[in-house]
Amino acid sequence: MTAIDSSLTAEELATQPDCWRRAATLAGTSAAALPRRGERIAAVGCGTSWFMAQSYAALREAAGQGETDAFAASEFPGARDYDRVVAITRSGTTTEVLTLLGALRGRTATTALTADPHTPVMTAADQVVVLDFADERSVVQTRFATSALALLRAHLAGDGAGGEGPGSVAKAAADAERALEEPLPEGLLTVDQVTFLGGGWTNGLALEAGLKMREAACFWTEAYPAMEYRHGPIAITGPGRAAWMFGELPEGLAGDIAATGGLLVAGSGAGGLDPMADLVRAQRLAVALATARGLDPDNPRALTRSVQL
Ligand code: F1P
Repeated sequence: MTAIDSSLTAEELATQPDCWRRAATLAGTSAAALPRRGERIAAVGCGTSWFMAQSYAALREAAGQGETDAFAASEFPGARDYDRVVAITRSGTTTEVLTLLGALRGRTATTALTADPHTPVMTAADQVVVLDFADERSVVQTRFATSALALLRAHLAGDGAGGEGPGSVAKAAADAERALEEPLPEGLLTVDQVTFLGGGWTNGLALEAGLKMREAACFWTEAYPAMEYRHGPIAITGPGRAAWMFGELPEGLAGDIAATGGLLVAGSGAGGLDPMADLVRAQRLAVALATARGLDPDNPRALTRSVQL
């Protein structure tokens, strides 16, 4: 085992394929707590959990299952009416999430996804789905967040019973196994900046990849919708820097990135890795960069496991 593999963060992120499979099974048995087709939903969370909420919202709307917004828990627009609010919180103790759930009590149905069944969120939400098998000792989140998204994906696809087609959680888990084994994309350990790009549900993944590198490695990242990138942010890309696309690259973008002299990473386009498996590669890069910079990914600067105000 190398120094990189021996961090808690590295150990936990390597268990994601199995966690996702368990999450898909749990989707089947917890369907009664999850949004019904046609409900008007808001998904909320903080930090990593907020980005998973964004990915879920885009996936649910694209699947035609109902209007779905996503908000940072602190920015929830209290004047709007929703049929249900879905809160994602690994710790079950994040102040902004608990405050929002308290304010919604008796007014809007709430469902929480959490890792720890011994926390205040268990009584703050009307219904709770517990992914205790995906809980983490690491401050920096990896497997809880992606497992929560895997559960919600499986619920949307109705494949809790084990669907295996393209876009299924089973396929994503198999791809994540590859993402854990294959060497990281050439040249990435020596760049000094990465811009992550997404589109639709992968925008949340791009934001999460950027946050992971900042949290674990204090590394400079940015994240944008891919079609926004040419409207300014591309100016940052150049020699010794990279742009990393989650999902399919928009037409012409590869050429535009090549013209900057920057490195393009695009492993989850058509026929490639499931974008969630590509996020696993970004998590691995975050740990590798932390170690290369003499930082301990298990002790991220200025961060705590949950923010309790
Ligand atoms: C959310 C969160 C994490 C972040 C940091 C502080 O926690 O913002 O995403 O990495 O550790 O807490 P939670 O509500 O999902 O427990």
